[in-house]
Order: sequence, then C-alpha cells, then structure tokens
Amino acid sequence: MSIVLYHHPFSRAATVVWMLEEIGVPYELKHVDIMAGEQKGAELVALNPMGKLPVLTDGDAVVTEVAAIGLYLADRYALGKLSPATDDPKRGTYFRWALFAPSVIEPGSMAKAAGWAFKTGQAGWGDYESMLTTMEKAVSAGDYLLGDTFSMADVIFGGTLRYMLQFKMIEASSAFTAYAGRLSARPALQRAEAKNAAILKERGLDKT
Ligand SMILES: N[C@@H](CCC(=O)N[C@@H](CS)C(=O)NCC(=O)O)C(=O)O
Repeated sequence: MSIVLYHHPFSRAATVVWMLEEIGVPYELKHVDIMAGEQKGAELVALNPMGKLPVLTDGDAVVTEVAAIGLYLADRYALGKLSPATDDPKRGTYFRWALFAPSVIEPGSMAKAAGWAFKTGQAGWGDYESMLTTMEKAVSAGDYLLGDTFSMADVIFGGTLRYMLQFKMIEASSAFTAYAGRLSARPALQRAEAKNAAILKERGLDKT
C-alpha cells in the first residue's frame, strides 16, 4: 500500500483519517504511541524533524502539517472533486480558508487560551474577535466554504474548528454549531470517527 499515515487517535492525525476517507484511497495506519514519546524516536524524526504527528508518506513523498496533507491529497487524488480544478478561480477561496486554519485559527486560539501578550498589528493572526467574525461569515455564506460544494478546505478548516470547539478554545455560536452539524453528517467523517474510536478501544485508551 503506498499511503501510510503515522497516527494516534488523540492527535491531529485523526483529521487526516477523515481526509483519507473522503478521498477513498487505500491507506495504512501506523500507530505511534505519543504518550510514550515515540514521535521523538529515530524513525519519526527522520521523516519529520519536528517529532510530531501527523506524518503521511505516499511512496517517496513525505508530507507533514495537516493543511499541507489535505491540499496534497485533494490535488493528487481528487482534483476537480475535493479541490477546484487548477484553472478554476474558486481555488483562491479554497486556499484562503484552507490556510486560514493553521495561520490564523490555530495560533489565534492558542494565544487567547494561553493569555499571550502580543501586538495585533504585528501578529499574523490578528485579534480574536476579528478572527471569530471572519470565521462566522465564512461558514454562513453557504452550506460549505465554497458555497454548495464541499471541499478539502472544509476538512482542514472544519477539522480545526471542531477541535477548538471540543477543547473550548472557541465558543459554540449558532453559526459554528450549524456548520459543525453539516460536517458531522458526512459519512466519511463518521467512518473516520468509528476507526479512531475502534483504535482507542483496542488500545484501552477509551476510558482516558
Ligand atoms: N503544525 C502541525 C501540528 C502538529 C502537532 O502539534 N502534533 C501534535 C499532536 S496533535 C504532536 O505530535 N504532539 C506531540 C509532541 O509534540 O511531542 C500540523 O498541523 O500538523
């Protein structure tokens, strides 16, 4: 099997399982015990010097960073379906929201939760309230970020939003709840959640 995902169900690799289920290609999961620090071992560090999950390999290609993995998979295996065709102007909106997740939502939510002191004009993620307003507008313009069409940008942005809602780093507004509900109805997300839950059970982590 050419696609291998280094995975732990408690990590962002869980979102990559959702990506792979949306794409529908065969893949193998390699469990990395992050509680035992296996992500800092030689095998993982050779692939990702950050010593972090997720890591996806596809033949000789090594991809890290959730957003990069999603964009890679969609272009390689679902171009014109989960990512707009290369000459489609919708690609601008697609990249905009896909990259908003790691460049604004992740650091912006962390800065707020950890009480970081910073200048909003200098920090790329700006101020928390503007971030929330921007996100609410993005998820309310249609069912999905591209309007009627679901795309990999929804997995990247939506996966980050779901994570932030779960850990109460973003408060559940009606717009966020409605959007998260539309995502939860996707059979691919349900299959991914079932896979992650089965691994948790198998490894006795479902009670933690
Ligand atoms: N920027 C990375 C974040 C990766 C990350 O922080 N992964 C966490 C799990 S969700 C991890 O591996 N933590 C263990 C560690 O840092 O030792 C991405 O988007 O993939």
